[in-house]
Amino acid sequence: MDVVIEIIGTLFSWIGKMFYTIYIWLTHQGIVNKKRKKIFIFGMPHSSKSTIMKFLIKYLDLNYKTHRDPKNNPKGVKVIRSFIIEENFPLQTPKDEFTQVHFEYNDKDGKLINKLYMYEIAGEDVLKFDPTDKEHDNIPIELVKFFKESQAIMIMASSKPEREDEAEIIRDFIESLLEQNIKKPICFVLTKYDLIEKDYQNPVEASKAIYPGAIKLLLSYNNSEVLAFSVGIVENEEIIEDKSKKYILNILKWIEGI
Ligand SMILES: Nc1nc2c(ncn2[C@@H]2O[C@H](COP(=O)(O)OP(=O)(O)OP(=O)(O)O)[C@@H](O)[C@H]2O)c(=O)[nH]1
Ligand SMILES: [Mg+2]
Repeated sequence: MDVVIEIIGTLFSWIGKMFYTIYIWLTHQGIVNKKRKKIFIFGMPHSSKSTIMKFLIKYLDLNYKTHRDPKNNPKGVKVIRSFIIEENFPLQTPKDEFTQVHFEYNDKDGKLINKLYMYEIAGEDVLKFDPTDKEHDNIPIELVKFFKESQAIMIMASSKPEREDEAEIIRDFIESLLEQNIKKPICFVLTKYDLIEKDYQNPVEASKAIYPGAIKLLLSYNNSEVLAFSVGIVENEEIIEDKSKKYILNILKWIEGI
């Protein structure tokens, strides 16, 4: 009898895994949940991950009818609320606190345009996805699941890297993605562009100079994009003039195309 139960259990677990794999495949093909966009964000500490999310949410909140889902996602709503309220840069994201932020934006008739899913996550935790990290195999299950289910990947890379190995870590992360043959769109965002803008013709040229290995790999992969982001003019950690809109619009355009 026990053997029969065990066989049935195994069978159901296989069927479950099979349906899950099919579901993930259909999602990646855009056949189901075309308007549900899960985006996995990779970026070193202080690479502007939270800042971009904040400016994206603020832009959508101002220009569309949005839903934040307080019933199912109170933690995410709290993050969104703080993004909206804060006048300046968001607070540094605490380690080991991963908050899934999801929000819908709709047209003026209330018709869904997209529902975005992202993680507000500290760079220290993102770094666990670096295959050479010693904690690599201890990545929380929910994050691994989110990574697998994500349709696209955004890589935030600072124009002024703080650590000398940042460019190499990002390069190796991209190589590990290509090695896994993930086939997902990858968007490389050169952040804090205001700090170097005067020295380069455009973000691609700047990215090639600061992240040569990463960009070489991305240019050999046809589903990639290189964009820039800046909040605008910053003085003493304060945003003096918000010039983020044109960068957010480019990011949004990429998101809508994935
Ligand atoms: N000049 C300039 N500074 C920026 C910009 N965006 C972010 N910063 C600075 O970079 C700091 C870090 O930005 P965050 O958005 O918190 O970076 P993060 O990637 O979320 O960092 P962790 O949560 O610690 O991983 C901010 O506090 C600002 O001082 C920008 O567009 N221009
Ligand atoms: Mg952060």
